[in-house]
Amino acid sequence: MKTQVAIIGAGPAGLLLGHLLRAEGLDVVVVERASPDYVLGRIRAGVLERTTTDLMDRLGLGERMHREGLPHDGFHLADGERLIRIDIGALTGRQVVVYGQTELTRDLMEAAADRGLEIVYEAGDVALHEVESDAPYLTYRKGGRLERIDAEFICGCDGFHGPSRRAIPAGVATAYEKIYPFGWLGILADVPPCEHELIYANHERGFALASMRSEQRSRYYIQVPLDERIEDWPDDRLWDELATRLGPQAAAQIVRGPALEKSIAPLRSFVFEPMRHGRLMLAGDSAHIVPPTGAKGLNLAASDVFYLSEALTGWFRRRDGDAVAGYSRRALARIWKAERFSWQLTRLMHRFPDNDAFDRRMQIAELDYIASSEAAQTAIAENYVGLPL
Ligand code: RFL
Ligand code: PHB
Repeated sequence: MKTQVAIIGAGPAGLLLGHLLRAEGLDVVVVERASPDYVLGRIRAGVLERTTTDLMDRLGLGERMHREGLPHDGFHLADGERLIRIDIGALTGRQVVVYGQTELTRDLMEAAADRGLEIVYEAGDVALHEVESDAPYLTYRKGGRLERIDAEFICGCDGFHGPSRRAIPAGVATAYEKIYPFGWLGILADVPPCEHELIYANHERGFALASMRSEQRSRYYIQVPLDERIEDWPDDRLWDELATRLGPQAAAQIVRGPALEKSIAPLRSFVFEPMRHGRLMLAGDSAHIVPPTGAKGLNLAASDVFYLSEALTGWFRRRDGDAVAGYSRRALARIWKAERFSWQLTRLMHRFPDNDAFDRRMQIAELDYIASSEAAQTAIAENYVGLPL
């Protein structure tokens, strides 16, 4: 098979990119290792920046997102005693929308056939070839057969563990990485949220987050050591811990219910640069990871593919090689700022095993400063709502 752009991975990055390129009339094929149900079963991000919702609107796919998503004008930081509200609406004039990654992915998947976006699911052994040449191709196995797709460009949207980044030889790129000594244990339950806005809590026992998917479905997280076992967290223990860490005001409003899903995710900061090698372009988690504290991962995937769609459109319309060459620098300028924000918020809100009493006082002082300073709140708000493209 021949196409203009072959995309590896049908997560948010791959699907959004596929739709953006199809909207420009380009030929695109997406190959995905998993089945559609598996992709939709991953419970991940919940908060969409305006940049992301604007992209969905531009594609004409934002209708359900606006109908079912919850627009939020603010969120809270909790310091064990009080809630500090960051009024992102008043401070930035913008909002975020709470709409699960699962739902966004479903909207993109369901619109694919109508828009002529071909997605090959359950493609095994995807491998990249000749990415340094003008005629790259990829191969995969499906139904016992080895298939080949020739393309002008290959886009690696295959997440942190996919093969694309590994196809770039060591020596031509640099990886920057920070691994945190804890993870997030998440629970999803069909109960009303304890607060109508998110609460990020710094508690002596560790971080906690109260989030949601809808007015009837809650998503909560607690910080746990990396070697923690899910079996040691029966629902009651987790609800008790959440009530303690989120503080008395939230605890009084928590409605408990059985877990629909429970999982532990490690935290990592990672940037791989440059994000292009020859005719291979990386986008989303395949090139960078942020700890989830700033709610930036999915939103960065969206801004990457916005830049990438412009670069590829420039190439196919005008043979503009500069746009392709400039993609990585343009995307990384935004990525590094989101890395900084996510790292800083993670440092502010979590308990680190090697923190001493002084470090703890610094966190409390910083939260106290934020509570009293509109300038500090504005800096947080403009990052949370998403820096301009
Ligand atoms: P994905 O979503 O990992 O999709 C990659 C796709 O590539 C496929 N794939 C392959 N396909 C073919 N061949 C192979 N060999 C392949 N290997 C992999 C995979 O099956 C998959 O379908 O990456 P993408 O598209 O770059 O999207 C990134 C986002 O998923 C990620 O950044 C966010 O989920 C991060 N994140 C959050 N981001 C936000 O913006 N806001 C949030 O509130 C937020 N909360 C979170 C999060 C991530 C979390 N976890 C579990 C990591 C909360 C959590 C707990
Ligand atoms: C979520 O709802 O899953 C969520 C919300 C905000 C974050 C991270 C995750 O910062």
